[in-house]
Amino acid sequence: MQAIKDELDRRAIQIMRDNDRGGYTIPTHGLYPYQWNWDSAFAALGFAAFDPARAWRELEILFSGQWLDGMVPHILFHRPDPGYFPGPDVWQCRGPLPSSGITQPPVSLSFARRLYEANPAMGAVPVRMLFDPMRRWVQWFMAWRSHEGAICIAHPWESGRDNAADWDKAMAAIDPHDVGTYQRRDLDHVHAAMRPTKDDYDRYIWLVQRGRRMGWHAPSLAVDQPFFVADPTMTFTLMRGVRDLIWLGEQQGLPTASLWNDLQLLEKGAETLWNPEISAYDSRNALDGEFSGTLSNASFLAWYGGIDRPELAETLMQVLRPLPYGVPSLALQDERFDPKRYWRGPVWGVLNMLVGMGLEEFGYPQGPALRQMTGRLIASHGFAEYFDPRDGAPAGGGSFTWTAAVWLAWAGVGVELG
Ligand code: 2M8
Repeated sequence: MQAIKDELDRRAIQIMRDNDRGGYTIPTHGLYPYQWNWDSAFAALGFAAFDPARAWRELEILFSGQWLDGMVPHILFHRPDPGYFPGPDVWQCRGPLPSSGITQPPVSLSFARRLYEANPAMGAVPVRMLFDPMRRWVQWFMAWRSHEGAICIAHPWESGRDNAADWDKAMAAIDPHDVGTYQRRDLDHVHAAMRPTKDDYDRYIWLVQRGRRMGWHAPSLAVDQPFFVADPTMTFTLMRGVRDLIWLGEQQGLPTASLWNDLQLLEKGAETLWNPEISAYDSRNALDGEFSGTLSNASFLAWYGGIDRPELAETLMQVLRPLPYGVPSLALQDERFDPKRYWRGPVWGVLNMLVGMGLEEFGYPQGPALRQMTGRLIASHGFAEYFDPRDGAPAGGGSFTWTAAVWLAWAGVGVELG
């Protein structure tokens, strides 16, 4: 068994090294050739298992793309690559590096704490350097993405769960008739049945065009938002991030007062996302107050955010019962469930890890169980972008950084194979 585990560790490290572009890591060759925000945070955790200095470098480079207003972009386009659309020419942003104009879940705040805890002596300097940029990113979220304390997305790509059923109704309100023609590149790499539809893409690009017209100026973008949905992913990852940033600040004697206020507001906001009809946390359209009625893997991030809710554990058990490999991005019972199309059914190592970590911290047996399921999934089906939740069949891109990182940082630690 140990030999199998060693071989998987070796392969995971090799994937991380192959996707390393010198200080930052791409998610996978071909499909995603740039630095993505939350992918990089997971990459940092993966590197921490074998090269802690390189782990901090990943986060430093991520924050070198931070905008003056505090936002940390969801993609940094370090070097041009015609294989991805929409690239820097479409976004036309004016940050310190070519970038997209939207953000992604701030898991990097929490992963910085994990890096620090593993090696406080090495972490002191980077924490002192990153603390203020991280605090400014939190302030940006609270200023431009908060609705009654819950954190919203202004583009489906911000959530990281890009194509989730959660956004269907809110997206239907956008009329993209004037979007014009464009050439998608994702379909050169992955089968169309696994990717978003043209209807979705028209709206994604339409929202990018709106941002570009407004010069990505946050106050202008906030007026008459066409899409603004409160998201459990954003709300719980920021809540956890703020807690961990407070902890880091206290370790290093840095100012944390404003973060305590943010945390209080986020805790109130999270409760506005509890949907009694599905007995779980749900996304909610901030423009009309409607819940989306979607049981996704983000519905179970509350523990990761620091909130225990026993009824949620019952809902989780029902969702997990028919499935061998963890929390699907959409419950099997949902009529929109699609096992291969990304974020509409498949299982992701990264979401299993966040949900599992939270459950482990609160002492639920489902936490270690999720870790084992994820370990066995990766051991038997490889380091794919995501997996069919019914049989584990790999899907999307291959040799994926965050799946390798999840193995090294969590799923492969203590896994029982065989
Ligand atoms: C996917 O998103 C990108 C756009 O950001 C895409 O489909 O082109 C999502 O799974 C997202 O969460 C992830 O960060 C990104 C890179 O892995 O791919």
